[in-house]
Amino acid sequence: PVPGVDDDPRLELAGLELDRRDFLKAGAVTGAVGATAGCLGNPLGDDGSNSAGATQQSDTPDHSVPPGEHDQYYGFWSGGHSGEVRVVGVPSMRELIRIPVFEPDGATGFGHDDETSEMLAETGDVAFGDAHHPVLSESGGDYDGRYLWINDKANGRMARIDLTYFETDAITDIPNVQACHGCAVQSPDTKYVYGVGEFRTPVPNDGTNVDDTDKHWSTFTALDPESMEVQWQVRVSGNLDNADTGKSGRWAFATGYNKEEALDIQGMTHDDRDYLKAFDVDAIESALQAGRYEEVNGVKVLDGRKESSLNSGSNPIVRYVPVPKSPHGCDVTPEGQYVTASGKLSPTVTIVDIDELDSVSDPANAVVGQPKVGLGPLHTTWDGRGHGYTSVFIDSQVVKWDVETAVEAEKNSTDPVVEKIDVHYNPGHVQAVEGETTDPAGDWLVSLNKLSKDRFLPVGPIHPDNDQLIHIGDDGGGMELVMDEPVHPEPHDCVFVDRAKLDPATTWNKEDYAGEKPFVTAGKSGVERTGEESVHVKLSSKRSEFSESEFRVREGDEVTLTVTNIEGVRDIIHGVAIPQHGINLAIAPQDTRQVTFTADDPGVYWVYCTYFCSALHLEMRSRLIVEPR
Ligand code: CUK
Ligand code: CUA
Repeated sequence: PVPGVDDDPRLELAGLELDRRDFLKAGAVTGAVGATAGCLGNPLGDDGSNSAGATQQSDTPDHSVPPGEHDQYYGFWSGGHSGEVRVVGVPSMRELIRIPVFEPDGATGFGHDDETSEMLAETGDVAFGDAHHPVLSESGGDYDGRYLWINDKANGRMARIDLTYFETDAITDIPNVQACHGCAVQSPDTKYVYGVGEFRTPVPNDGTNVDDTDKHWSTFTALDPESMEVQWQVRVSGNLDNADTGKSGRWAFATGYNKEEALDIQGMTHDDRDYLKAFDVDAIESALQAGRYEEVNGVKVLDGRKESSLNSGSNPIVRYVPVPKSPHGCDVTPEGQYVTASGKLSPTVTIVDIDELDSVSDPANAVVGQPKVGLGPLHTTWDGRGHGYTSVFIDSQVVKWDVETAVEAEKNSTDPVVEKIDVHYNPGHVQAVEGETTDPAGDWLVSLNKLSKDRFLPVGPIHPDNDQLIHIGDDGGGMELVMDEPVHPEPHDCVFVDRAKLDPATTWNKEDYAGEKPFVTAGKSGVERTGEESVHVKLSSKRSEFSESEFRVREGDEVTLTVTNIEGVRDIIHGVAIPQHGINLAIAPQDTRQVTFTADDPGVYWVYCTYFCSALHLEMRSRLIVEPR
């Protein structure tokens, strides 16, 4: 048991020992729970009751999108330990496509051709990734539709998706970081992309200092958005968690837990405070220029604990703002005045006035509000009309509160909570449409619920998550739940962008090819022997044939196979599969893909197209003939 947590009678209120029905009755008194209510993140009872299910009203706002029409917004969902990003149309919630990022994917051929398989191999060669936080590139505080970045918590990586082609085009394996969790871009213009190193490890982690935990760090990393190279790192005490940035370009923020720097949960939850860390980018750049860094594994690492407000330096690079225990969500209000830390173990959201960080010597004075929202607050989003919406994990609610009232409440004790809506069940992130920009759209919100329990047909013991679409566009009418959407485990977060801000390609432009690849036309295809044991095979594809009906290689040859899809019209994709060789390419119109393999086994292998491209798709074939040596 965790002292002060597992033996806390208030745990019952947190639903850990009650079923949901009892818990809802108990919920009426949650307002009486003090600021240190114990509420570890365990699910509620499992009776599966939805007796409190929000009922849909008759004037439900229409979220349906008729056949043939388009959604207003693109939503980009992280796929958690599926290692991917999913693109969802909002408000219909139709899943449009999946973009593989950290794991190979048969459907798109990602991780099967030379470039993408090398990208995965060179950045860890691990079987999976854990993608939590998708963030979009910005210009002038608004989405510019160029890139999306996402973290890999499992392997300390950051990846970039090119939003012209909706494809992962870069992955960086971040030195000195084991678990890259939070992810943010420097607003208003994407000068840096931040990856937040969560786990504390020795730096470098090479077998030295395994027991000397004073030499373990968590590390905040800034990457260049274009080159994806690490620009600098700041190591700090405690564990880091989630991140967001201010709107003026100067500040980046990260919540942090385990100020105790303990190695187990008892120790990690011992004190009653943790820190929100405010990284002063201007001060960091000055410190770099002044040479106050150490180079570790090729990266300039600054000491954010030494140069922090804890040590009363005159120009600290990190301000440590004390907040209640184990804060999780870190969210900046649209106009950029406040940053909030949602307090997992406290029923409150802590509001920090960003301007006050500049003027105060004690960062604690920058705390200007602490609205009480319910048990287990995790993440907060914004509607652009002065409201925050916080997901409350234990209470299974999304709670709408008024930001200015919450700040005023410090003086006059008005309740800033406007409305609560039940969700099903146990929400992680909440996101309102364009809630991370300076100008949120304020019409829809999605609650990404971790548990679905009884909401769908039972499908065995691993349930889908449940994303719930909530209409928030009418402050008078209140929040309204309009649909449940089962989702494959496990999205954490999502981000929305109006469709007018993206301009995806319909065919490839060969100027944009990564690497050196020939554009193969029918007249230039064929087999070219490049060495005693190597050949280069070039093919082009169009409906419904490959340019060569067969290609011969010799046993043991290293075969480089280059295939161009010469179609000029959109949506005509051709695949290339070779049985018993693990070869699987998917080639969009005007694209070229290349794969290298060894032809070890003499024989005849039918090469076929995997995408159903025409009435004669089944006849679209070639033959790989491997002649014995
Ligand atoms: S974390 Cu998952 S629910 Cu990785 Cu943003 Cu809070
Ligand atoms: Cu080309 Cu099927």
